[in-house]
Amino acid sequence: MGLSLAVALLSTSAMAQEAAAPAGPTLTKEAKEAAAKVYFQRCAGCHGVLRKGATGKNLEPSWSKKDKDGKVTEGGTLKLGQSRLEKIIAYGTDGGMVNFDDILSKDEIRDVATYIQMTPDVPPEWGMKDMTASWKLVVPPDKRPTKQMNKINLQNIFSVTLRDAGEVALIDGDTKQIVERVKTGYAVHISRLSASGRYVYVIGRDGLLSLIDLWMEKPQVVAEIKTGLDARSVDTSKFKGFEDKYAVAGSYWPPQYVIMEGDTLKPLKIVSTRGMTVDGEYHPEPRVASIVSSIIKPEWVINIKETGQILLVDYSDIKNLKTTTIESAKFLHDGGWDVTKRYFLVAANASHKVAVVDTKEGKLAALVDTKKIPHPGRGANFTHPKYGPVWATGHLGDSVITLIGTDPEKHPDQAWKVVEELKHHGAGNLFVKTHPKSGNLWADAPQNPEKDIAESVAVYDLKDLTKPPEIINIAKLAGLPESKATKRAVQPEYSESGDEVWISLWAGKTEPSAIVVLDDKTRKLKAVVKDPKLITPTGKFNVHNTQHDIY
Ligand code: DHE
Repeated sequence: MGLSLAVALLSTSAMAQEAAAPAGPTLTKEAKEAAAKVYFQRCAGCHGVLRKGATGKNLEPSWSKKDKDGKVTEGGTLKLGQSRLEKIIAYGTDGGMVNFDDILSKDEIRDVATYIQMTPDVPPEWGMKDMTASWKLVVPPDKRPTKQMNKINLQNIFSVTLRDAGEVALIDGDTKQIVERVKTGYAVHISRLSASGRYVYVIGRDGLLSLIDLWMEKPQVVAEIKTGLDARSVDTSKFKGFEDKYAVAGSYWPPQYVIMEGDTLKPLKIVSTRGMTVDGEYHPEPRVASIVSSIIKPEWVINIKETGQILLVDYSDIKNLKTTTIESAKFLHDGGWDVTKRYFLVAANASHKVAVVDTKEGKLAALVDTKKIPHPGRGANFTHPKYGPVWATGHLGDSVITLIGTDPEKHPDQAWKVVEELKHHGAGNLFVKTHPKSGNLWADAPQNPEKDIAESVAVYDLKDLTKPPEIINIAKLAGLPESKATKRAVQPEYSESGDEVWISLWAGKTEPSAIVVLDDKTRKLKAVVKDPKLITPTGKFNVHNTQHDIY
């Protein structure tokens, strides 16, 4: 359905491009189209559509910036040149850029290197008319069941992203069987739950939001809408009295968020996020990163990546929308609640900081300096034997797991400070996870360039953090055919009762992948979920844990 960002990028400004006749290298129309597609699929997430940089570096053909002392620095992709760019794309950098030589062909690498030396195209806007035209109410609420029509234990369903298949698999956590595969948007990013646990909201990178009704005999999509051309986040209204009433989706392009009816996805209000960074400079592409829903107020916490502004959006009166704008640090990305669900901790990843928002007071509680590129997913909460309640994050850019104290009342000396850094088995961590009933902390390292590290997870004993973690090679446990390509062990996720940990083994699109289930207490293999249709599983969202923000 609808326009893809890569096509849109080209259609709006192709004419302007030709008229401007760029000085640097160029591509034929076909090669440019193909390179724009690769750029959207593989590069835009980190570098931005306008290529101004965020987690990744600025990729404009030429740029200049002034520091606070007035010193001007100049750079750009034209200065780096074709052969250097090809090398960076193929082999990555020490700065955290991953290698693409195992994903892209030599020709693709060559053309993307040329493409990023050309002037960035500006994609079109996506307002209420486009959004409404894309909206499909497949099964209206009055035609839906009034009670659960299947016999599945819905609280233990896992909604699993099948990244390269454009689908999610709903897997029964009790039987480990795939209940349903549901067609969704391109490279789905996350699944979130309605407050009641009945509806699953799935957002594709292409902005397609799908609403799945778990009560139907066969859970299926009951509504969908294209919320933007490039998106990553969605959540629902969870405050008492507003359960299942609203959904909110944030997009990377256009930079905006949309509030919708929770059970139909009818768009109600679109709010732009363009504006000033915390440094007081205008940014044309401030993308919506993570969104979470408060249970102590009718509020969403909406994190704006490039500006570093955290929005507390009060949805009790959406016609007269009240928003508190909290200044934090640039490059906000992902984050999660502390154990009390009063404080939200979010990584300002390329600023190497974690911002802490006190949602009760509507204020920034702290900006915590950390090691390079914190990437918590939603983080992990547990009680440290010495420092009391802490929240954990891993790092893409360093091999530590950082623990931050979260209890200003009983542990004021530790609150919002890094109390400990646990040694991880490598940099390239994306997700950490624990569960209130567990004595373990699980951490992956899928972005590590070493195969053995990327295929393994570390497990820490929460009762004795002086012990080195146990390193478990998940790929070896799965019994999949040996291959040279890395099968990344990614995103530990707990079962409803907290006794199992599910880890995806994310292989290439044409290779077998799997989900490996371990017993949390014994850390031994319990099951391997394999299926030819289980293509590139990445994120897994357990209904109960996602519904109640348990991590
Ligand atoms: Fe994610 C969460 C953005 C790449 C798997 N990812 C998020 C969130 C954002 C984001 C903003 C927070 C959503 C929220 O909580 O509302 N991710 C991005 C990117 O911009 C980036 C770096 C590049 C891109 O082009 O998308 C990126 N992410 C990835 C992957 O390559 C991963 C590993 C595999 C995949 O499926 O694409 C991936 N991201 C995830 C997962 C979560 C996530 C599994 C949710 C974690 C959770 O426990 O809630």
